[in-house]
Amino acid sequence: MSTSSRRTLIRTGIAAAAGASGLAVAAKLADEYGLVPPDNGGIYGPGQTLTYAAHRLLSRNSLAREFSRSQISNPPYANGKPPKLEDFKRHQAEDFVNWRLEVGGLVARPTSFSVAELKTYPMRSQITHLACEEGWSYIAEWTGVPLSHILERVGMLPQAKFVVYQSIQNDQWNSLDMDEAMHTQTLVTVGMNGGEIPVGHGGPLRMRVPRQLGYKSTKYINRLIVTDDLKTYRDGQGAGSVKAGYAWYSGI
Ligand SMILES: Nc1nc2c(c(=O)[nH]1)N[C@H]1C(S)=C(S)[C@@H](COP(=O)(O)O)O[C@H]1N2
Ligand SMILES: [Mo]
Repeated sequence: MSTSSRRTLIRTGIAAAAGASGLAVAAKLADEYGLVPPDNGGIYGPGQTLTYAAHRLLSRNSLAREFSRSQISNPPYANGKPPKLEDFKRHQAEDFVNWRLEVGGLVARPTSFSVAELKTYPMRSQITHLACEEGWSYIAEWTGVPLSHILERVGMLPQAKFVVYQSIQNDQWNSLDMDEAMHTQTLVTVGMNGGEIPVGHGGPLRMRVPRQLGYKSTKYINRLIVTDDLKTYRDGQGAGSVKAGYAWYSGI
């Protein structure tokens, strides 16, 4: 069977199950196809699974909307403040020359990159909307290296299923499935609106995931871990924000 007819079959099956016998049955079916998000056992349950499964089956390669330069929002729109951590202040005082992005886990060549090195790799710029679930939002231009490029450089192993990203703030970590990690618009950003990323917006390195809500775009990232199983990483829910009430998958 071709991939597309197989997908149609899975999709129809999940939709039929949801209609006929409720979300729980649809969720069970989604599980058979590896379409269950890591926080499904928590407060989101089968509804969250159905959203995730439907997005992955229907719009796996969809693009987040991109805007023109004239639509870039005027500052100030700073939401966060730079971390108060001593470690962060020291890096900032050094102009981030010693900031590293460590990449490990299921990769052939664990590597650590400086910001300057990342800037020598192929870059992409895109003007996208960043929406906070709390109503805050703005349009900005982001420049960075596609996460897919970094993963190719370190030789991601075939059994990889997720990419975890950790920031200098211990509780600020998140993860993506491979569809999102390899998507052309998912960037490890080094620039914003034509300059450096201001520290309030995540400089020197920020993950930008424009197909999901703002909280997936973690600031101050310093580590990527490629894994085949989120259940074994930290609390097993795929993100530090899940226990605070934010769904692991927040596709828009
Ligand atoms: N390290 C870190 N990353 C973070 C956050 C944070 O507090 N710390 N907040 C998240 C949330 S909830 C949102 S909505 C966006 C806000 O991005 P902004 O400050 O550029 O508006 O950053 C996300 N990334
Ligand atoms: Mo947010």
